[in-house]
Order: sequence, then structure tokens, then C-alpha cells
Amino acid sequence: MAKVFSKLSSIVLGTTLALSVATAGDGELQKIMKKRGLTENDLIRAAKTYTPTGGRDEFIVFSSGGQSGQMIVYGVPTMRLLKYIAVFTPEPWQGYGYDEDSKKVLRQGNIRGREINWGDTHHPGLSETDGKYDGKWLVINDKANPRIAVIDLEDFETKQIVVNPIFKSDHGGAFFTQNSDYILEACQYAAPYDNNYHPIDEYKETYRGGVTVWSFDNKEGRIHPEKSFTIEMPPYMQDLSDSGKGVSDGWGFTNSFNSEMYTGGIEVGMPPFEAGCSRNDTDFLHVYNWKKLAELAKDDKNVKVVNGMRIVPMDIAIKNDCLFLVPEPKSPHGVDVSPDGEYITVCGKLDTHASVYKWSKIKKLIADKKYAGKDPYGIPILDMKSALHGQVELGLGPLHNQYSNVDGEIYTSLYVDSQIVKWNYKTLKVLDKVNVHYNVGHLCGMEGKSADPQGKYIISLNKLAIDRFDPVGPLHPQNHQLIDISGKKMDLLVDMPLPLGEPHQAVAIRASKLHPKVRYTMGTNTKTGKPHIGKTLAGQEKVVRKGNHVYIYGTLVRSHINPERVTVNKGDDVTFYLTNLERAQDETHGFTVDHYNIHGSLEPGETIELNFKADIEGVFPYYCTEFCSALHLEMMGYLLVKDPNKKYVSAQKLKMKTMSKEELKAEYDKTVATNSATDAVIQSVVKFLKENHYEKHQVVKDLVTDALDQYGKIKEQKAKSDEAVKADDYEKAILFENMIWQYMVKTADVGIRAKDALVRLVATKQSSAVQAGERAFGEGGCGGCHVIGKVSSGPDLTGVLQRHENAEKWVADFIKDPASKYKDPYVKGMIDYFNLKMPNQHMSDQNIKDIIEYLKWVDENANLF
Ligand code: RUQ
Ligand code: CUA
Repeated sequence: MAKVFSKLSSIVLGTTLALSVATAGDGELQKIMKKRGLTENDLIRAAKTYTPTGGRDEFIVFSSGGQSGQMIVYGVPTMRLLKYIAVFTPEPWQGYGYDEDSKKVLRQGNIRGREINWGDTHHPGLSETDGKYDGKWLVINDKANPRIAVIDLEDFETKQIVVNPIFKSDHGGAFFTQNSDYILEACQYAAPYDNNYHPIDEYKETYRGGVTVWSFDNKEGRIHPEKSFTIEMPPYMQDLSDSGKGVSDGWGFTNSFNSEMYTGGIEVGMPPFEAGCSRNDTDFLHVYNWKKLAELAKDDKNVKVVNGMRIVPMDIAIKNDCLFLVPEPKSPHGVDVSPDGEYITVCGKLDTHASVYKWSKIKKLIADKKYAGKDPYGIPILDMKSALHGQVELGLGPLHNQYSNVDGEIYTSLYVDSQIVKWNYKTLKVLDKVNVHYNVGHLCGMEGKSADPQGKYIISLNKLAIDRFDPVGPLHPQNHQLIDISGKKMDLLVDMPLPLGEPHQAVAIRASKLHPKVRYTMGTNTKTGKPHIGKTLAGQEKVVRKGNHVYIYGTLVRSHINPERVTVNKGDDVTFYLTNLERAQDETHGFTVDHYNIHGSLEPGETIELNFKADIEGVFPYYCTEFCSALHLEMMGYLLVKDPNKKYVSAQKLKMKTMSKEELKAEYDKTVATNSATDAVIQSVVKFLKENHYEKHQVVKDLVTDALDQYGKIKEQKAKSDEAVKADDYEKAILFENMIWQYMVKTADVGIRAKDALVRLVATKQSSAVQAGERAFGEGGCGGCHVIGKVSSGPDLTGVLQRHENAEKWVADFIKDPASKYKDPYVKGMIDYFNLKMPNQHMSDQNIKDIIEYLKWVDENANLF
């Protein structure tokens, strides 16, 4: 223990400043450029994305995680990964799918009684108010198993999963309407609504597509299936969709790619599906009045119910002028409504054009009932030419669009050409193109699909990475490329490999719009936001047996789990209710019982429930799985499972010899002495913090509050120790003294972090010469003998520029040629005292000059060392 103490005290007393590493002096930048083969443009791009440690991003991106069933969160412009959000897939770190409450969320996604533990996430949507992102909720669809999930942006956790009971797949979702009253989810592969067998030759009669309009409460953040409905549509393979906004609010737009209603059949000698479904020159853009349909759907007369879903049949929608078709070039892909809602751009995919429709034209055709015909189901078809504003040839494989803050400016991904094209949807002029690597699917602008796009950047979500990264086997990462769009020409800035499924689409929001919390109200069930039934506060820990079910009400706080021993019978059901009592930021504890396949992550204030059957006998350590403090490894306990039908032979005879009373007393005294020495160290840190007004800096203040919180727990332990001494139980007293020491270590741990942070905040800023000097000091080996603020194997250099006449020159001369001063009485005295001579480190004149600057800076901040 004494060893740990001395290490601790040296950390505290010898805190040195390590503020600078990279400095620009000495042509260093040129050297690095040469060595790494970087051009000046590379450096400019680096400067546009590089953010020094501690810096924040301007935008936060939520990307679908594709087949991982998760979401990926990263920052722009740094492209730093921030989080994976568990959605449709169990995620062990967050305990998602391993603790009971998250399991309940995950199991909301069961389909026809089956657990489904993966998802193919495609299109994320951010909740909107007046068409602008409000930073409250995030939704995402699963294409493979038609479901929508709701994520709370207060804690970035999934709160709800809703299964579409009539679709068998879904692609064109999830799109919020402009005030988040509804979420549009378009079907993809047409199938019967019911769950029965229907032969494929009845495709036209019994297979259906459609759009589900999910009712959403933007305050509560939940979908209400009972208030939702589906618009029946022909089996045309509805695809990407968008909701109208501004002038087109109330309407929805959905593409399709198989108006031929072809069903393939390679195995019976038919041409493959892909050939037959792109036979026609045009497919249909579905245009529907969801607002009016929502009113109609409230009346039972207007709906039929299948699997609990209210469906508005096509004839009702047609009769009420709520559903129309507009021809679009065959097998299109993205459809994107402009920020004001007036222009609707459809990308050709197989056609090199983008087609821009004008809402006012479509509206007029509808009002005038000017139809070019009807489809086989009786849906009115509007004349394509009359609905179009115009078409533009963009290149091969146009897929998706995003908008910027410049009026008329639109960015489109070209899949086959592997390019992003910038053009104007009003003037229909192509403005610029940039190559990406390779085969871009979606692209993501900054709030680029909202009513308030921000411009600045476009991210290209590329499907192939090919040669961009170090090879890691045949499966490559995906490649997100950040493009600067603030200038006239687009400029590709940087690549980010993403190794987690194929991220289809991403949405970006200004970071300033998000306000996530740092802790929960004590004892919260984070999935419901309500107090957890297992909430346990300090002192309330207990183990309760009810028949064969054992309930443990436990707590976790640095660095112990209470209780530390739990004994149950083999075959018992076991429930752990655990509460993380921490208030400190980022003090998460994890919890597992070895071999039982359970795991929980407890954020500060969170309560979780873990259930399992203790069906194997033995001794099972349980422990905290997050490295939460210096004594994290000590944060453990035992689950002991005994077989009630077995007789166990006692090992009592083998008991080891215990210590004598004198030995115990000696250990007690030693422990107490260590504690008071440690306390002195803590007091020195506290003094430093107070003298330098730590309370003026919120970051430091938070740390100090946390440290004092730990320190405050000592009193109670001391009382228990004293009581044990009084009862002559030194064994116990030593344990309590050890507990005191542990609280002290935790206090010091946080205290030192506070001190470091404070020094950084209050020290005067280092000039580049000072930084160069500090580096020369380090690289020249000066630190081997001199520690700033401390006498070590050489004298402390704090104040060295005060110690000599004409000191700057004196010190410079001494560094240049130490031997010349060995006879100087002062130097001689030092040589005798330290039994060492200052060696010649062959410093350049520039180095020496910089070191002098550094020593001046040291003197300015002498009080901090
Ligand atoms: S679709 S790559 Cu799944 Cu969003 Cu266009
Ligand atoms: Cu708590 Cu490690």
C-alpha cells in the first residue's frame, strides 16, 4: 500500500504541464508534408476537418446502420464516430437485449410471435416542427421485417418498435410530415395483406402495395398504431417516398418500379424479374392526400381492418380525390420535395434524367380533373408533360437528392458514374460534378431535406470502397466521404470507413439543436422514463426470497456493488434490480454475472433489471464491466449457487492461521498513518484548487464536487472504524480504514484531474516559441534531471532566471557550454550537492533561445507548479 501511496503522491506533487506536442517552428510543417507526401491542398482539407482535442462538431449525423439493425452517430466536419444506437439488434455494451427493460423494447419487434434479432435499417427521419428539425425524436425503418423504431434524442436510446402488421417488407420510410403528426412508411415488395397463402398468379388480384400513415405524438415521442391507417395501393412496388411541406403540406409522394406487375419466374423459363419489371417506359409517382385520408380513416365505413390495421381501400381514396398517379421515367429511385414544397424531383436511376414536377401544376390538374387516363385499378393518371416543370440530363444512375441553403440548388448522387452533381432545379442547369469512391447511394446534406437546409457540406454514402482503405479481407468497409460545398466548386475533404453494415441514408442536424441529458433522475427505468419498480437507494439494499424466486435490490457506486455476496439454491429464479447511485457525469457501471449470459449498462441514476435461472451450481463472480475508477477491478461480488440436495464437506479444518493481536494492531497503525499521509496530499490539492478559484470554471467545479462527494463518505467509515477499535476488533477496523483509503484514492483520482484541468485553464497561453522551447526541453533530455516545480536529480528550474546576474545570457551560455562554468562557485556547489555535472546536450542556438522563452513562461506560472 505504501508503494501505491508514494506513486500517488508523486503524481500529485510532480504534476507537470504537457500542453504542447506539435509546433510549427523549424520548418516542421514542411518536413511532415514531405515525409507523408502531402500537398498544400491536403493541408487545407485537413484544416477544414481537423478539430483539436476537446473540440466539438457543428453537425451531428444519424446514419442508418444497414444490416447491423443499428444506427451510427458521427460528427461533421471531423467525421468522428460518437455512438452506435442499438435498435433492432441486441447490443451487448449497452446491455440492449440483455436486461429486462431493453428486452421489452426489442421484443415489441416480434413478428407473428417470433423473435427477430436483426434488421435492415434504411431511412432515418428526424422529427420536424414547421418542416424544420426540432431535435427531439429520430425514427428508422427496417426493410426486411417491416417495422419502425423511435429513438429519444434526450438519451439516444430506442424507446419503441412498431410492427407493420400487413406489409411483408418496407422501404420508403420513415418520413415525418412537417409537424411530425404522422410518419409515412411505404411498402416495397407487394404481398397479400393477410398472412395466408395466395398463389403468385393471383398477384394482380390479391397482392397489394401501399403506404402506412403512422400517427405520431411529437410531445410524448410515441407512435399510436390504433390511430394509424394504411392507404391501399396497387402492387407496383412502392419505393422511396417523401412528405409534402409548405405549399404541398398534407400530401405524400411515393415512387414505384413495377407498374408492369411482372412477377418473374426464372425457374420456369421466364425472363428474370429485373427484365420484366422495367419493360414499360414509365412507372408511377403516387400522389395522395394523407391529411384528408386521415380524416376519412376515422370513420369505420371507410376502412377495412386486416391484422388490426385500418386500411382505406383504393376505391374510397379515388372517390374522395385522394389518390392519383403521375407517370415518371421507368424504375426511378429517389423522390425529394424542395424546402418550400413546390418542386418534386424524381431521379431516373435507369434514366439519365432527373424529372422536376411542379406542385402547383399537379394541384391544378387535380382541381380541373384533367386526367390522361386511368390505371387498371381505376386510379386517375395525370398527364406527365403537364405536371413537369422540366427534365435535366445529369449522368448515369441518378438516385437521391439533397438541398442546400442556396435557392434552387440541389445535389444528386449518380450511382453508375460515381459522382455527386450540383445543379439548379429551377433553371434546370448543371453546375458542377465531383468524383466519389465509389458508387454512391444516398447523399446527406446538413438538414438537407428539411425546410431549412444549411448547406456547407454533403456526405457521399458510397456503396463500394474498393481501393480506399487498407485491405481487411473480401468484405470491405463502407465509405462516407465529406464534401465541402461552400465554394463554387465542390471539394472532397476526407474519407471515413464505416465497418458496421451498409448505411443507406443519413440525416444531419445542427449540434446546437440537440440537448441530451447527462444523468437520469435517480432510479429511472430509462425505457419508460418512469421510476423503476426496482429502484434502490443507498441503505435500502436487500435480498428478498419469495418461494423459488430471489430478488436482489442492489446498488452500484464507485467502487463497490452492494450486496457483495448472494447465495441462492440451484434452480432458483434470480432477479437483480440494480441502481447506479452516481451523480457524476459519465460514471457508468456495467454489471454481469459470469456464465449467465446477462449484461447491463447502468448510466448515472439508471435502474436495471436482470433475470435468469440459477440452473448451474457453483461460484460465479459478478463484477462491474466498465473501468469506472482506480478501484474498478475491486468492484465485484459472488453469486454462490448451491444444490439443496447435496451435502457439502466443510473445509473448516484447513482454515489458515490468523494474525496475532499485536500484528493486527501494528497493521492498523500503519494503515492509519498511510491514510493521514494520503489526506495531506489531498489537502494540498484542495488548497491549490481553492487558491486558484476552481469554482469559476464549471468543468473543474463539477470534478471538485464529485471529488468532495467521495471525500464526504469517509466520516461514516471512520466512525465505524473507531467503533471497531473500541470493541477491540482490529481486524474489522483495518478493513474500515482500508475503505477510507479507497475513498481517498477516489477523491485524489478526481482531484488530480480537476487540478490538471485547472492548470490548463489558468496558465498563460503558450506562444509558439514557448511551445518550441518546451519541446526542445523534452527532446534535449533536460527533463532527465530537471522536473519543473520539483527538486529531483537536478535543481528545480522554477526561478532560474532570477538566480543569476544577467540571467538569460548566463543560462544560455551554460546550456551551450556547461564545462565553462564548472568552476563557478554556484555551479560547483550544485555539482557537489547532486553529485552530477550538467552535460553538454549540443543544443542549437534556436533551441536555447526557445528554452529561455519556456523558462520565462514557467516563471510566469510558477504558482501553478
Ligand atoms: S434506397 S441507395 Cu434503400 Cu434509400 Cu436509395
Ligand atoms: Cu464500476 Cu467498474
